[in-house]
Amino acid sequence: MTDTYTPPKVWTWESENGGQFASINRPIAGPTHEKELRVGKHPIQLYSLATPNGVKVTILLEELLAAGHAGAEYDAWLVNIREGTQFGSGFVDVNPNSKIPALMDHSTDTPQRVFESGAILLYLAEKFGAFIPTYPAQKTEMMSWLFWQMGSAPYLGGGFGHFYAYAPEKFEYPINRFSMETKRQLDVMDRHLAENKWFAGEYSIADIAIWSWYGQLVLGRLYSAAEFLDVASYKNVMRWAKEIDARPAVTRGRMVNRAFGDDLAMQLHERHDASDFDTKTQDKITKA
Ligand SMILES: N[C@@H](CCC(=O)N[C@@H](CS)C(=O)NCC(=O)O)C(=O)O
Repeated sequence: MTDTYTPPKVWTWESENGGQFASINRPIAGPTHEKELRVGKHPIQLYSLATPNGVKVTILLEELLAAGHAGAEYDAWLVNIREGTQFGSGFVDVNPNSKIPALMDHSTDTPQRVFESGAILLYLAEKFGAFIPTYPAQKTEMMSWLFWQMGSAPYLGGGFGHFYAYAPEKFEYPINRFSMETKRQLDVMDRHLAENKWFAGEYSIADIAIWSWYGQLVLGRLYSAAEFLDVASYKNVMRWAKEIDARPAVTRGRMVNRAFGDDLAMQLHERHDASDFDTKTQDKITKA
């Protein structure tokens, strides 16, 4: 890069910085407008969008239901982050960080809010005693990988994805830096999966969290970057990603709160009942 930028003494928020999502970026927290959240009939109320962080939770909820945990029935409300819904007062009450996913559990004496996708996964897995190992050493290994994902994915999303796919121009320096780190992370996973079928002994919330980002990346669903990152060379990651992708609950989880993409049959904007998958996908709604 030849263009240079000299930072001023004190940064000020002067204008949009360009690129996709520029309109929702701002340097202050808190609500921008009053807006109550809707509450449906189920104890669990999810406010989300089918981004990688969002699908972590809908995949787990669909897995819990498929495993017979009827208490995991949920309403999933669409939060359109491009329209700024995450800055409504009701949403900010559930997540002061104004990011999806956010969850309310109304089955507890005092309704419980949970924000941060990793915290939501842990909360639900512990609540239902499922998709979380019981044996302590295995649970600790699972937690290590879950926190690895939470710490690593911002380099993939906020770093690589932002500069490769969303920034207003392609800048070599950040694309190089974050491609290097993303490939290193894929190699970390590939080496572990060469010796292990799952991240922590059994299919768990660690696999769900990691798959939602890195599984979808290697399956070519994120940032159109599969060829650029030569994902096919991570053979163990590919094997693991395809195995998880074949699970029906994973497909359903990907559909919930999906309001983008060309495949209307994969979009269930809101989910309030298991039958919605058969009757309320966008292909059926637009036909009707
Ligand atoms: N660490 C958070 C990150 C959540 C996050 O970044 N959510 C994005 C969508 S994937 C969002 O809501 N962005 C809206 C915004 O930044 O205003 C988590 O894992 O829950």
